[in-house]
Amino acid sequence: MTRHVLIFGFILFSALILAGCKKISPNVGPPGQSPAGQVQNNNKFKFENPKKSAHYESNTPAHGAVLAGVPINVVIDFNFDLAEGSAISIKNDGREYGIADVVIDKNKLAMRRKMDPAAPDGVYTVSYKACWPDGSCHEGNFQFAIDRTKSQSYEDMVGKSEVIVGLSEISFKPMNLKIKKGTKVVWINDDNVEHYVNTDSHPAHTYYLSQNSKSLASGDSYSLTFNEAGVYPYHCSAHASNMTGSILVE
Ligand SMILES: [Cu+2]
Repeated sequence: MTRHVLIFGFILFSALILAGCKKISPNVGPPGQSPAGQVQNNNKFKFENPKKSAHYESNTPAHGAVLAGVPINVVIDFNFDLAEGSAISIKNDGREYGIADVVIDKNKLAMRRKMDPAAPDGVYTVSYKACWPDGSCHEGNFQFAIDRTKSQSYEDMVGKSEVIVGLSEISFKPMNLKIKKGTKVVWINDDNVEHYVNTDSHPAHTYYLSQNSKSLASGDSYSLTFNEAGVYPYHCSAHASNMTGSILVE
């Protein structure tokens, strides 16, 4: 009798030890780490940590974004009135790709600069100086990348003069599409919940001010004709975290 208890106890003891080992074994090996001060987006590009100035709110393209084409402009949003002296530089490999003057929006909460449409693929560093009505200025920077090979995964609708994007299952269908200049894009809400079409970033919606719809109820539509080549990242402001899309205009 005691022998049986001893054997049973030994088996139980062994089983417990085995279970303990199983719990520990998956943790073997050091956790993956990227070099200090760098954010890794994919294997192709490495981004430094951004530096945000005082009163900074957001920017488009977003820090760490990899775009299928050249952005029409770089826009930086603030929560305070911008003043003269504010500047934006968009550099790759030491060369400036910002063109024309920096423009401060009418509401003074965003500034923008056009970008050279012939800018090559690679990582771009945006350095900015934001100046305020009292004459003081603050500096900041962020990075994004251009990778034209990304456009291969975009729905090719270049041959059409009008295209339809469905808003269904809380997503844009197609999510990413390629069109030619002068194409009209029509968004139709096929869902039973309200959606919006909003240019990035969220909630500033400043990248391309024309691309901002009113609330779209089920069955409602919104349209916009794209006349300038470049990439247009956008989202639905009611589902900003997961309902996103991108239009590449060639
Ligand atoms: Cu939505």
